[in-house]
Amino acid sequence: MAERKKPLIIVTRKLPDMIETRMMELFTARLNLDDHPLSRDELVQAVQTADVLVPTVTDRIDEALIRAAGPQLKLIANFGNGVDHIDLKVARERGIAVTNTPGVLTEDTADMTMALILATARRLTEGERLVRSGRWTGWGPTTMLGSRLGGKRLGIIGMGRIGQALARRAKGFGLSIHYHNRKQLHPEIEAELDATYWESLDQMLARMDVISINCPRTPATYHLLNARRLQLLKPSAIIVNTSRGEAIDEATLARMLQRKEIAGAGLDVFEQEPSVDPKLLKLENVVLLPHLGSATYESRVEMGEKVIINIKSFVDGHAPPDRVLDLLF
Ligand code: 8YV
Repeated sequence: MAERKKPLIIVTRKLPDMIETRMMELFTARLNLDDHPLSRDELVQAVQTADVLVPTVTDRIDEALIRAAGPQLKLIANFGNGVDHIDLKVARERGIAVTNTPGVLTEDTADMTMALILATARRLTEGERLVRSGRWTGWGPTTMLGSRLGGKRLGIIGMGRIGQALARRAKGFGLSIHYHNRKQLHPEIEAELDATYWESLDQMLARMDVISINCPRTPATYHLLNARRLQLLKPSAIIVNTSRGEAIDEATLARMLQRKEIAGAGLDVFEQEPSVDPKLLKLENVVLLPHLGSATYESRVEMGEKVIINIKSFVDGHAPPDRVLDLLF
């Protein structure tokens, strides 16, 4: 019996070695050994030759790129949970399936969100900068005071897997849990998390001490925290974002942080990554991270395993477990 030809998989960035090795065994895999972000031309070439494209958040898989794809491209198996960099509607029109890697990065991203909340409230990176600068003159009773988390209110915007994992952690730190979500949680989960649902985001924002953004980027969440909503926050509030930069009007946030109209922010994501509003870079009351939410070795391997399972099921004629339906977005 003739062996079926292995599909050509093009992977746009360097993945963990064990994932790349398994991809080489299972498929005809074209890897990106030096990990350079692909240029537009390289991406066009990739979609014109690959049966399966494995992109990441750093690739813009927009309408023009998908329309430039050859008829052989049947699957975009994204390495990552968020799919806002992929035009799902056009992919569907062209009969190209899209999959992602949900679930495996939940706990690590929730850890990072909690770390950002702690770092922002307790001025962690500001203190670190002071020590490293050599300008630290010693302990003082009123020096570098932060704010206590215990007893404060955390408002989570987007109560999916990551939002709920954050709520579990935050409860342990004595924060009371509030949330805004498209849908109210099942009463059992709400009771377990001791969480208060706010149908009105505006109402919730005005009453919280800490705000965390954990919703996906969709057209509906673009600049969800716009100037009007940011102005609803208490001046003592802090905001953290481990979702997507586009959820906040970054320029307005920077201006308000500078004027101390918002006390602090912990940002792992930005509107125009990797560039960051220059105002933010100068402020002491912000903690800035380079999109590290799911950056653990374990997450990356499990994300890679999910990508492989999605591709393998698809090429074997089964429904890939993590198919993304644009109708949900
Ligand atoms: C990933 C993320 O690192 O999965 C996501 O949506 O934002 C990140 O944690 C990145 O997307 C990988 O493509």
